[in-house]
Amino acid sequence: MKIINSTPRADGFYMPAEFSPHYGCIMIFPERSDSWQYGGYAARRAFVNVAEAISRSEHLTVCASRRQYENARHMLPDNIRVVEMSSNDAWARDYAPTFVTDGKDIRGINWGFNAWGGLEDGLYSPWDLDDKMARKLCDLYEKDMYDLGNFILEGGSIHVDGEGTCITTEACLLSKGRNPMLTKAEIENYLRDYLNVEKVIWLKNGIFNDETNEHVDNICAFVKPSEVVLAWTDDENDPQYAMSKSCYDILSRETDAKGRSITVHKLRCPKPVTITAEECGGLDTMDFQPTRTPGERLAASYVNFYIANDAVIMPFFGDPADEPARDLLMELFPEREVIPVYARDILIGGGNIHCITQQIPVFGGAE
Ligand code: KQY
Repeated sequence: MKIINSTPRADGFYMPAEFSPHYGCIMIFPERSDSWQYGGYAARRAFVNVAEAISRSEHLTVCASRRQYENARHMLPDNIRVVEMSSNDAWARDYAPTFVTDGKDIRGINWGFNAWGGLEDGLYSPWDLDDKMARKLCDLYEKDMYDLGNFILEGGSIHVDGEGTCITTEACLLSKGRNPMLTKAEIENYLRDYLNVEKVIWLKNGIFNDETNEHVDNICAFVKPSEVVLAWTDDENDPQYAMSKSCYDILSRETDAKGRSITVHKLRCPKPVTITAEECGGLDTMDFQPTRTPGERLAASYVNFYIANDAVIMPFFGDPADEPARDLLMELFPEREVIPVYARDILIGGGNIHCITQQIPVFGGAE
């Protein structure tokens, strides 16, 4: 593996859309007891359900700590590769490499990672093990890497259509805890050069109370070129309404990199999901402080799904909106099976299925 000192744009590499063919996927086994209630037992079961569903249609590698290696190997089916790799938590979307392709081979991008805001408003410290994962994974897959460690970005804060368009949120990318010394134009230039896109669509917001400073992957996702799903509520008294409406208005008047207008499918959220006192009681403290408080609203959204080769793995919350959300995704992905996974135990950690997965595009010579 070597570090490449140019940019994907200069080399003819670009980030393909998630709905393009994959070689496989990367996940990380959950463990930390201030993120995952009751020592992570229920979260591990939910991760295993997601992993099992993904592994039906593509290669999957799950990284596990030395403490969890044996348990992961025992809980995961044999067709899933388990490798021992240290991390601070389990958000593969955010710190596994973002892969780019030239149509023949793939390369990884290592963005800087500071736990969603560093000392400004980050979610834990230290984060050094997470920050090293992209490089370790490029080594593991024997893929060269663009090292952009001085630019803070998480994979969950970008979505691309693979045809020149990126969607992101201002709330996240312009937040004080990431790259405060850069202007919006400078940040956009990094996206253009490293994702190799021509157009960046800036939404203002994401999901209400999303502790990542409102990652785009919880509010909006491409389902095909020029078509997105947008997390939605019809309840005008819900603080989510104005946030989703702002996104809707921006997307409705925007065009993509190829000049096409964008079709927006409203994917209605579940009723507000809040954490219970019992769930909070199962979370260890961090720096002597509770990580969640009873009644706190969690950032529940059906948009946080993963598109595998033959399936879409989506979160269910035990809400009446579960089935209508599945019906819409089945309509939008007629070639794929839509597989629901009960995901409350992932949501309690602060993200969902998309946040715990990172796709690897197909590359020449891969089987
Ligand atoms: O949603 C994500 N991409 C990560 C959320 C991290 C939450 C840490 N508690």
